Parts: sequence; structure tokens; C-alpha cells
Amino acid sequence: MRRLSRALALLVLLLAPSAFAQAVLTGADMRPAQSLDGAWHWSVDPYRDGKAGFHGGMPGESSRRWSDIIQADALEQNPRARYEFDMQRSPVTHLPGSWIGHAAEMRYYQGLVWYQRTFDARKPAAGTRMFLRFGAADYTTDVYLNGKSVGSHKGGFTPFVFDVTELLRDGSNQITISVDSARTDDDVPPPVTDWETYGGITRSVTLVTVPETFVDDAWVRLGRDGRIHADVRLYGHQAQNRDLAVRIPALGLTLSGKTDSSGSWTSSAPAPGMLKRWSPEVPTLYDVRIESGTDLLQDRIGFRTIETRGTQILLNGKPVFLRGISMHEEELGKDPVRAITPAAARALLTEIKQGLNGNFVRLAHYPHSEVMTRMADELGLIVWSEVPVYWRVNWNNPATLASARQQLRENIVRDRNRASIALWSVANETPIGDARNAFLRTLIADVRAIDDSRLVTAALLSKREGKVMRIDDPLVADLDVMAINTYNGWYSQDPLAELPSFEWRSPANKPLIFSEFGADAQAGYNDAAADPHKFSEEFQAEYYRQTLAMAAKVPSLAGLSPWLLKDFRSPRRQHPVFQQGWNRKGLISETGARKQAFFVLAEEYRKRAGH
Ligand code: GCB
Repeated sequence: MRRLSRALALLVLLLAPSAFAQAVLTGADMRPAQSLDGAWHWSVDPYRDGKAGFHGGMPGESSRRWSDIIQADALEQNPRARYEFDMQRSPVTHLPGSWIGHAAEMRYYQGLVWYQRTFDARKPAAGTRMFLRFGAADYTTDVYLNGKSVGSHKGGFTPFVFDVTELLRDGSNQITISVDSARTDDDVPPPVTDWETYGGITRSVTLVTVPETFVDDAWVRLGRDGRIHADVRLYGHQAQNRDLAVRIPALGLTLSGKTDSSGSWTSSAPAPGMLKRWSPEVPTLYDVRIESGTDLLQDRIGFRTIETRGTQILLNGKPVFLRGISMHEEELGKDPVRAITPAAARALLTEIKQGLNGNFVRLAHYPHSEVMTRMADELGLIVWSEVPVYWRVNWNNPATLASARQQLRENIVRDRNRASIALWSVANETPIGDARNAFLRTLIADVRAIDDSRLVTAALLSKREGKVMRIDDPLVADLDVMAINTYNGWYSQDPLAELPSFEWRSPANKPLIFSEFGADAQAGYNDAAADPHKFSEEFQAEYYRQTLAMAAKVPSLAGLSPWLLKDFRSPRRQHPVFQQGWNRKGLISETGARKQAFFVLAEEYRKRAGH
């Protein structure tokens, strides 16, 4: 009996969320860490041979190839062994960055690629843990350390960590990673999108050291009730009933207490009168320290409120019009590899903030790098953050829903401390239907459960009846902000001059954002005719003038994020003259040349900003 209850107690301990759940390491990019970015060997594996069994059979039947790849010292141990993968003699590339940049023949490659490097480390000291942390890898990732599998992850845009405390050794360590970019109809996003996949390891890989029990997740924010709230969760064997404190030294504020039996703690205090609220005009950030035992997690956090009143969006209690633009995660240049450095993020966001007089950016169509959202905090841009539930997702498959929910959670948990983020979007242009509605309602409920301090939206489609545009998607009832993508005059034959006479109708008393509108133009292609050709700068500029005139007549309009800042790679855009693999709806070219429409939007935003 005693034995049984002891076994039960052990089981309860093992299952306690703090000891058992997967760690998330929120704010890991602010922790001291060893960077594993830099030189890596890589090898393409189009038949997934390294994963397959004998004669291409099921993996695991015989893992000969797989073990060839991950055993660095195998040849030293047996010089007569036959190895066909030899990662140590494979070519070297620089990570992070998509394999599109590794070699010319990798441009349209979809499949499996192996990566390997060695690094020096020390076995973790007693009382510490070490995690391998990936900012993102697209799409299915398997990780092996010193010949052992440490875990896998699906989803191309969110961070993940593995506890490698037991596997690290003193001296040289070998890490091997397989990344498979192929997706099926059951994945999120599905295989066909209007953007480049950028397979590979696109964000930083780090080795993070923390105490055995550490601050795994901390969320500190200003509530609509005027109080500073903190939610903290510890991870580790001593996570329960443990002292912790959240300090904001510049405000003289300390919240302190003890975690509960699940390792969690929540507290709040009135916001001090001296608090300077974050806004695009004055993006004030505060140093915040979260302390527990020997652990210290530091962050830079802004405090502001965001809510709606009727058709208005209120920032810090005052109506704000979102003067925005959409963008993809793609750096400027002729051959982007989706490697977003602080300099790349600053260059793009400064073009919005200063060039366009903007205060808002839609980070489409998936979670962008944390480098980008931190830069938005710093520069003062309100952010729309999105998960890749795009076009035709398999609404009926529970595994697809699970993947969307996982990506949504990983995104929100990573970025809940970013003051810039005002809107979580759960989908883009998804066809109305019962299964889709139920799927998206689950995501909306998840957002509200994980973060009730922000607004929920989704980019929807309207219904056209002559010149009346109706917003009658049943999902509107579940959202805080309606958002519509509209392309009259580009994907329809409507003369541009008629756009202002379109009338927008919606039964809902909610704010509306035009989350997309746009027209392709090739920078430098000019057509001075009265009725300019599509793809000319003049057509795009006139399209913007007329669409903005239409927008000005929509009373519930609370913001705009036209499609989009910069031309971006899209394999489905193959017009031989104008596109050549690029979607040309950018207001700037891939190298940053401003098109005429850029100045049309900049002028509109200058007026709306009241400058
Ligand atoms: C859309 C999509 C976006 C496309 C864009 C286009 O509605 O949301 O991903 O790139 O249209 O250019 O057609």
C-alpha cells in the first residue's frame, strides 16, 4: 500500500506541469547563450535516404544511413567501413538562412536537407540545464546530438527548444539536423501559397544555459484596468512554492510572491503614475527583471492598452487610425534567403515609419522573426501578427487543427511581451463553410485564453453584388476587428475611376481594416498613356489613388495595410517580363527602389497623421 502511494506520488510529481510539460524558454533571445550560427556542413537528400530503411523501406527497419550521418567518429573507429554520407566532407554554408542560398540548384528544392557541425562546450555544471533553441526551421525538423535523437518539431515560423543537459559532453560536441520543407494538404500552411517556402534553418540556433529551476515563461503587461499584471511559470524540480519577483526598476515597482503547486504565479499592482505609455510616437520600453532563485530573465517591455469602441480602435484609450502596410519576411536584395538581422529589420521598418509616415505593419502570413517584432517595439510600429492558416487548409483533419493551434500558441507565448503587437490574426482568405468556421472559432478561443489583452482578427473576403461590397462572413461575430482583402481594379476589370463609387456594407458595429489591396508594378516600367497598362508604375499609382478614395468613404474604417511594402519571391508569379518569380505588388522593388505608388500612400498617411 505504502509502495503504491509512493509510486502514485512520484507519478503526480512527474506529471506536474512544471516538471513535465515541454519548456518554452520565453525571452530566450535575451538570455546569455552560445551561438551555433555560422559555418555548417550540408547535404541534400532528395530521396530521404538517410531516413529510410533497407531498399527505401520504412524508417527504423534499418537505420544504417541515418546512423552514418550522425556518427562523426565512425570512420575513425573503423576506417574500412563504407560510408556514403560523409557530412564532415560535405560543403559548408552559413546559417541561419534558407538553403535557397546554398547553391543555385537549391532554388526550387522541396525536401530533406541534412546539416551538421561540431562545437566546443562543457558538460552542464551541477544545478544547471542546457537547452538547444531554434528560432525557426522550415518545416519538419529532427535534431540529433552526439549520436542521439533529441526531438523534432513541425512548423516553419516559431521557436522550439530541447533539453540537452544529459547529452552534452566536455570538449567537442556534434550536432546533426535534418530539415524537410515538404508539406502536405494536412499541413499549415498547405503546399500552395503565394510566397517562397524558404526551406531550412532560417533563424538562429543557440545553446542556452539556465539554472535547474528557471523562469520558463513570464508575461508582464498593462491591463485595461490600469494595473501592471505579471504571470510567471517556473520549470524544474523546485518550481513549486518558490519565491519570485518581477521588478521594473525605473518605475520603482516590484511584484513578488510564491509559485503555486503547479509552478505558476500571477499578481498585479496599480501602474505607477510616472509610467510613460508605449505608443508609435514615443515607444518607451522599460527594463524588466524576473528573478527566482539564481535565475534572472531580463526583458525590455512597453506598456500600453489596446481595445475597441464601436468602430474605433483605441490605443491607450484614444482612437488611432492604423496607417500601415503588409510585408513578408524577406530581406532587401536580389537573392533573399529569409535571414532577418536587426539591420535588415530596421531597414524595412524604417521605410514604413519614416518613408510612408506609417504607424502600423501587418507581418504576413506567418509569425515573423522575433528580431522583427523587437524592432517594431523599439521603432514604434503597431503590429498585426498572423499564423499561416492560409487559403485552403484541411478544416476536417484534427491533426491540421492541432498544428495550427500549436503554431498559434508558440507565436503568442513568444511575443506576448511585445507592446507593438495589437492584433493576433488567425487566418487569411479562407472560404466560408461550417468546418472552416468551427476550426477558426477554436483558434479564436485559444487566442482569448492565452492572451486576453489584445484584439483578434482574420483577413476575410467580401461578397460583391454589383458595386455593393458586403461583409457577411459569419466569423465577424467572433472577431474584435473585421479585416478585408480586396482587389477590385486589379483582379477585376473595373475601370480604376469607378472604384470610389463602390459602397461597403457591414451589419457589424466593429472596426474595419482593409488588410490588403494592391496591384503589381515593375519598378522602372513606365506608361504615360491616359489609361496605363497593368504592371506599370502609373497603373499602380492610380490604383492606389482610386482605392484610397474608396476607402475614405467607408465610415467604419480603422486602418489600412495594403499589399505590400516590398516585391517578394513567389514561385507562382512567372510572367516572363514583369514578374520572373516575383510578386510585384511592392511599393518598393526587391532592392528598395520606390515606385510611384509609394509616394501616393506616403502622402495619404502624412495627411491622416495630421502632419
Ligand atoms: C492575396 C493574398 C496574398 C497574395 C495577394 C496577391 O489576397 O492574401 O498572399 O500575395 O493576394 O498578390 O494576389
